[in-house]
Amino acid sequence: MKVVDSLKESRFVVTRLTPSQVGALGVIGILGDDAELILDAHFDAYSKSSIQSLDIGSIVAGDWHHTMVTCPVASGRREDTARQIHEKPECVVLVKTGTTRWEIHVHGGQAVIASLLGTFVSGGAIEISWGEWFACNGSNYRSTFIREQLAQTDGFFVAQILTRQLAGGFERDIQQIQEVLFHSQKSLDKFKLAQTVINRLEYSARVGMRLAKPWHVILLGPVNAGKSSLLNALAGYSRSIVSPHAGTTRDVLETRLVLNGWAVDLIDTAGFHSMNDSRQSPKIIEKEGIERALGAAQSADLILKVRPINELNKEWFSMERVGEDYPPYIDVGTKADLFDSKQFREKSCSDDSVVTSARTGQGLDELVKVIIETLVPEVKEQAECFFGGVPITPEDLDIVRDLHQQLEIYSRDL
Ligand SMILES: Nc1nc2c(ncn2[C@@H]2O[C@H](COP(=O)(O)OP(=O)(O)OP(=O)(O)O)[C@@H](O)[C@H]2O)c(=O)[nH]1
Ligand SMILES: [Mg+2]
Repeated sequence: MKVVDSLKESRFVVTRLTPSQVGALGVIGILGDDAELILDAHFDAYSKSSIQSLDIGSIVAGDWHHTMVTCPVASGRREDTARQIHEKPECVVLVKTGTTRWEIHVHGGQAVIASLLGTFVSGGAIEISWGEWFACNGSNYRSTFIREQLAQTDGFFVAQILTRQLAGGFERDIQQIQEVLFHSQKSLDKFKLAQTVINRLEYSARVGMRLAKPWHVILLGPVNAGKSSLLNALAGYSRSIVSPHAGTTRDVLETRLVLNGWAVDLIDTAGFHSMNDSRQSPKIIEKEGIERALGAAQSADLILKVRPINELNKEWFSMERVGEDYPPYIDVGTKADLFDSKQFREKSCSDDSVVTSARTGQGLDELVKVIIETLVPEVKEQAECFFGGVPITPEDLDIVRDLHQQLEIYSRDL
């Protein structure tokens, strides 16, 4: 049933506004005329104020009296829950956010949130998703989309960009350009200002259009090069199996990391056997692993071409195997603790190679820096492009392109 229909029929809805995992805080939203009745029956304000006396914007702390509490069992389905009598009241904060709209803030335990939701549902409310909640509270598609993305994002850079969009950064930029375009008197200075804004919006769009998607960085290299060890060192825990046996990793293994504030999926792969070495020809299972590695590399944003530093010069693998249009790559030397890195670096094929040791941590910060600068050069070149509006949907980009065209027409008569 659509939200609007639910509202028409019951005039009473409830939702969980915080993620459905355990968190420090849980917030539920309630909308409807009947909310007051239930709040009256379960909530006692410490200030003794009655529910009816509260104005919009009031924030009151008090006790929430459960008549029952529901405890989710392993399956996580509310129907499968056991009921317990809960004697102790819960300390909650009640916020009146509209004439018939409320929020209850409580600690983030799952049982207490389930109990609160259950109380309202038993009182006739329909439980809806938080996306539906924002839609039925007059939030437009764009801000609902931003909130959805915010709930999913891992990196603080992306969270910062999205929060600025939620605060109207994009709309303000668009308005500024429109004011120039539709002002009766044309002005070169104003045109230049609008052009700066449109250039900034277009520049930030590449990153804005893929905010929700973490960057994919893949480790490719010969067997035993130290790919899995490098992944573990960057992740800070033992995610991938490491062993002295060549061919330990057989499959593609993805790990979500946050590197310098950006969400990155780092992908470990099966190692290649060196070219022209028939003694080392891979077994069928290893071949399959290598095919998977090449397949994953085609759609990656960045390849880390990993080799021990004493083999940086060795041509063990041609990038064309990934495809004609292969992604950018960084040469990464490993096991620097075993060799005289200076000597090998001088001989190395690329000045840009980053020398690392998973054992000592050498070069890891530098590697993270180079990875992020390659993935998001905008941050180094023009970080301020993310401080204001950023186009984050195809519709945003259409608006920006359209205004760009209009600005060009405007400039002809100047
Ligand atoms: N001294 C030293 N040894 C390392 C370093 N990195 C990896 N090794 C060792 O090199 C061997 C291979 O490491 P892995 O990380 O499993 O190498 P891999 O590239 O994932 O190997 P495959 O999965 O077989 O392709 C292991 O014995 C590691 O302990 C390093 O920085 N220093
Ligand atoms: Mg491995």
